Amino acid sequence: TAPWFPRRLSDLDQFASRCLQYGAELDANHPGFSDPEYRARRAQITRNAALHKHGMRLPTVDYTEQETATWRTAYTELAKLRKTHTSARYQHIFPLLEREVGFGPNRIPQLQEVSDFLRECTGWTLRPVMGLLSPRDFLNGLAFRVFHSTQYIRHHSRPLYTPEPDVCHELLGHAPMLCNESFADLSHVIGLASLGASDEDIERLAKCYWFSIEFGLCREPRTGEVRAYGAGLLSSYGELQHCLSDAPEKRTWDPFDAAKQAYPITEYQPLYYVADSLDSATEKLRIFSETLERPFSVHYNAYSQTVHVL
Ligand code: H2B
Ligand code: FE
Repeated sequence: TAPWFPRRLSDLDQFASRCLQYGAELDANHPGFSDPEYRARRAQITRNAALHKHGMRLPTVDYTEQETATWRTAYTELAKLRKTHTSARYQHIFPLLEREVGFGPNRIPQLQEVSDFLRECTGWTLRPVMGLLSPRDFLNGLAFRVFHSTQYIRHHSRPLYTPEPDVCHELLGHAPMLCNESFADLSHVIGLASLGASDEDIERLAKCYWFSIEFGLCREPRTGEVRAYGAGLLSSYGELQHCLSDAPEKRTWDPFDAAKQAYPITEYQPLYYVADSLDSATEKLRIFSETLERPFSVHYNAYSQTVHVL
């Protein structure tokens, strides 16, 4: 009676038709809501994501000058905080992305080229997605070292703000960290724990995901200084500054506590968890995930990229 879950990469094809929010329609408070041109553009980009199947090349988007200008603003503003606010892991990988993938202010990278680079670093790949997936589907993807990425960009009226994932968030927030082995494993552990999990456990894991992968802080290996490694911070010029200020509460990373912690989604977080290291964060998550009740265990075969149920 465990919920259905994917066993192989091609099973992820089923997620496309179950996209939750913003897929083609926008909420009334979205900056692009009353811009018909923006909405048409979104519909065009998400259509290709909906048609994507495992094994196909990821869709290429011919970004407009206006879209590139939005990227440029987000990119150059975030670059100003990189040295002082972001984890050394992030700072280590960024020049490689600039050199090997052509990251830079003047061009939005294509998902395919970022996915190819990621595969070489840690075996992760990207898949295009129309918008938000359910927590279960999204976390299940992580079990296959697949990260579902949006491909459209935020509205040009608010280049430093988006109420939802967009290509800036995926490529400036998530992709660089997924090049790091420790972070890649942290994400994988959450994904594997989510396969066939109860609804209650999905909720716990989604909270752990939120407080680590999206909004996690971490101590620097040598100096012990606190820096951001969560993608929601790395891709937000405003919150990246807020998270290191004295305003929010900081707690030591503890998945047992984070799994119960409610959070706001439309404002800066009032609470962040600080990990001693990415490896210890992963270890704590592994211990937590072993306490979740599941009437079977799963084994991931990295060669075939399939999941076996034991
Ligand atoms: N879907 C997509 N497309 N991107 C995300 O970052 C995302 C998602 N996050 N669905 C999930 C939900 C997250 O908020 C957790 C697992 O609930
Ligand atoms: Fe995200």
